[in-house]
Amino acid sequence: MNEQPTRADKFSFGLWTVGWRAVDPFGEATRPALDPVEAVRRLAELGAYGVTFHDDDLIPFGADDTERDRQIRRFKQALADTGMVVPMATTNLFTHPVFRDGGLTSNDRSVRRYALRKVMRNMDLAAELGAETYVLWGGREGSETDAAKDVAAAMDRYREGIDTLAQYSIDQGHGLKLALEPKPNEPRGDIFLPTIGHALAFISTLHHHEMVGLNPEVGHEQMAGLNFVHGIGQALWQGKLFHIDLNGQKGPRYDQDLIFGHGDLLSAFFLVDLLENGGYEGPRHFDYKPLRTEDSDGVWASAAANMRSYLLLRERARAFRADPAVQDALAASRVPELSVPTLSPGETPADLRADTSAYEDFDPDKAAERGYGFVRLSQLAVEHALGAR
Ligand code: GLT
Ligand code: MN
Ligand code: MN
Repeated sequence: MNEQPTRADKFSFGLWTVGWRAVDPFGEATRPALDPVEAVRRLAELGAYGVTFHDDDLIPFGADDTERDRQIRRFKQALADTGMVVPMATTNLFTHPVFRDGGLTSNDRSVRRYALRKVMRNMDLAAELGAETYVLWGGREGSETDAAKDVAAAMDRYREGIDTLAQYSIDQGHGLKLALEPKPNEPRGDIFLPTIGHALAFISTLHHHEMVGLNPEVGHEQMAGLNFVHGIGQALWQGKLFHIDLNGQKGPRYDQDLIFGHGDLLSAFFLVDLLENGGYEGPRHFDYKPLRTEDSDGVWASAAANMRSYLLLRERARAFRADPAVQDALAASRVPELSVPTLSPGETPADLRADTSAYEDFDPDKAAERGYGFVRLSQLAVEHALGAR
């Protein structure tokens, strides 16, 4: 495949991804700091269309107003020079020790008020830069011991925080939608809203639930042993897939943030198939970490690898859908039949109750005889994913 990434593919990267200096809990940085302006330039050259950031990625924590203005000016100039856009921005509510017990759900009320103000300040900048989505990853919202938190009170404060920020977006005319990013653990022992399912249930309780959706990350659901494709399928079905973090993960262990496709490859194949055919039109955003072993050449190779993995999988997914053998296998597996409503048009529960063909005359033993042919279908998917067809 010779296809190169283009703006139309809507590939975007966080400044914190290519800019990760590879500090981990056991070792110091292996790479020098990366200037955000350089990140914008290099990502644009590689074919990305967008860049995203935490407030502190762009403006060092504690910088004075002069320094803040200078960094914003340089960043805007880089965007103008390259044509890159900022589809999303977010807030760092996890690095500074003040957030050791979280931001929006810290037991300390003054920390919660400070956290809200920090988010608001960066929402103003996000809107100014044309962002449509504002992500909230509550990495420090949670606990290590169940003695530390009144969970119902924490949910009340979480809801109060998100409702306040949604109202702020409305009041300021920012037009920002909010996207919550679930994660089960790390850095907290247990994080609130650990999965797509928890977050969807929480969103339904919000005052402005219509403007709050999700930014699910591949690895975060897989850390919890969950099926990311099913999670995304449900998020799309509920109209809540506002944004997505693509990366790779090898099952339940620490958050690896591998290159997209470098974890569960078959799941990545089905994910791309779903994103391309399931009505998702937002950015294809990579939230990964270049391996700690790599130098800066390796950083740019890894950025390109994310996009190439996506394009290869898109090409493979298209071939899968276009293959007559696949269409035949889908029909034999009765996959399209799942789209047929179980009740007939206008049929009432009483009508179903009276339908003897549905129960009294139905032969479950006979119906149980027929296999579903999913092996053939699954093998066709594997062969397409491997480029064997
Ligand atoms: C942090 C986290 C990511 C989130 C980012 C947004 S920050 O790197 O690991 O999953 O998407 O706050
Ligand atoms: Mn992650
Ligand atoms: Mn993420």
